[in-house]
Amino acid sequence: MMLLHTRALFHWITESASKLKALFFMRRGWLAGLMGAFVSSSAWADWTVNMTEGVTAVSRSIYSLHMIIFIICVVIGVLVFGVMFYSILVHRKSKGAVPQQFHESTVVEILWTTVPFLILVGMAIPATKTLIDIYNTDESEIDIKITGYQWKWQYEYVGEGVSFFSTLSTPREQIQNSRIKNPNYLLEVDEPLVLPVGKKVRFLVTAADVIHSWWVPAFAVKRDAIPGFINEAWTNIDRPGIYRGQCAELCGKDHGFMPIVVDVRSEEDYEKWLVERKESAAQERMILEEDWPMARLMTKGKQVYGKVCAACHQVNGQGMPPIFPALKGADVAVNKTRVGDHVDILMNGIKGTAMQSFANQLNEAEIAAVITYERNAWGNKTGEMVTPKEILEYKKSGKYTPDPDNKTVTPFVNTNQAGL
Ligand code: HEC
Ligand SMILES: [Cu+2]
Repeated sequence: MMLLHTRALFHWITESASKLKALFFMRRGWLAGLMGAFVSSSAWADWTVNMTEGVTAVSRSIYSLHMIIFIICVVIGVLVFGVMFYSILVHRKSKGAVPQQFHESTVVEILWTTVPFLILVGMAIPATKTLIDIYNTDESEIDIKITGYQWKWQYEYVGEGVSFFSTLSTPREQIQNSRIKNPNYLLEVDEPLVLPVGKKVRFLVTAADVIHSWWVPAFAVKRDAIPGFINEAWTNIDRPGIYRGQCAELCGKDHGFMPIVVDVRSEEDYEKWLVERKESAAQERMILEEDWPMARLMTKGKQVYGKVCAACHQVNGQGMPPIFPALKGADVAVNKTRVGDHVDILMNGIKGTAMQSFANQLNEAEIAAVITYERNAWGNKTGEMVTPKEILEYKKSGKYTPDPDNKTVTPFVNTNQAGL
């Protein structure tokens, strides 16, 4: 929202500047020019510097609170400056004004204590009402657990068995300025949070690594996501639509690359979506039982790597040393005796570093695929593969045991050199 306002303001300034320039260079009809510049200006239509009202009862009461207090401030400002300028002008020395000499006027002291006090109490009453409303998460109909990660959001529909990650979908080329940017540049994700209209939704907000903050201005929801804590917030949205927000707590290198998109649908459409989502979760579980030959693991692994790992280790596997190590040529990824270590790193993360555990973020097939990919991409050529079944076993036993069916692997021949 802030961005929109800044943009509108910028637009207005540039437009006004060009109109002024036009005026200066106009020899004849300058009055007509002046009138034209100010009357027919479409720029006035964009003149929105105020807060937006948003689409929830809470956002509207915050908006009216903001307006009430704004008006109070304007009235006080006009009164105080009015009296001041009036006195300066009318009672100026050159007109022979003589200052009054008085000290410790009880009336004045009582007035300047009680009047501000009453004004403050008058402002605190509606503000407290709104605050209490903001924190009242009782009687929610839907619970969503939101977890912030470096740098993505996880949404879990509590009790529904549906959970997914939402990551930035703006292509890297646009970020690097080598392609024209989308209208929703950096405010778009692969999978938005889907919510129904007219239901009280409770958010349980937490984080898995550092502090993030989940912020959607149109809902007036902004809550810190802190590791080890669960903060609550709620919303009840009036109107279907796509609403966008951002992480609002500086959380590291890609802080500006973890946007929030909420797709608000009619209740019917939401239910339909939820059923579909549950079915695809069941299908995903079946996929684990299927056969996963090398080529399939590599294709899947490349996808997962690009989406999840490349932000730190880079698409070409070279990382950004010394903080984000290269995986290309890394001992753990090329040494045939260290498959177990490699699986450990993915499953448990590396304590105290940005390398987090992926055991709950990725399913078994995705973990197996990304490990296989790392061991066979960018010139790492071990020819080994790790299968979803092995990861499933790891989850049960807590350690890597090679599947005997999986040991007669012929070295992987990459027929798509350019692509890998
Ligand atoms: C948020 C940044 C980040 C993301 C995302 C990330 N890593 Fe890491 N990774 C690190 C850091 C930092 C280290 C080094 C930790 C240390 O200091 O030991 C590391 C280390 C590793 C290592 C060990 C390297 C070695 O030489 O010991 C492997 C293997 C690895 N990551 C694989 C992955 C894979 C696969 C993914 C995607 C599923 C991934 N990482 C995602 C930050 C990240
Ligand atoms: Cu963040």
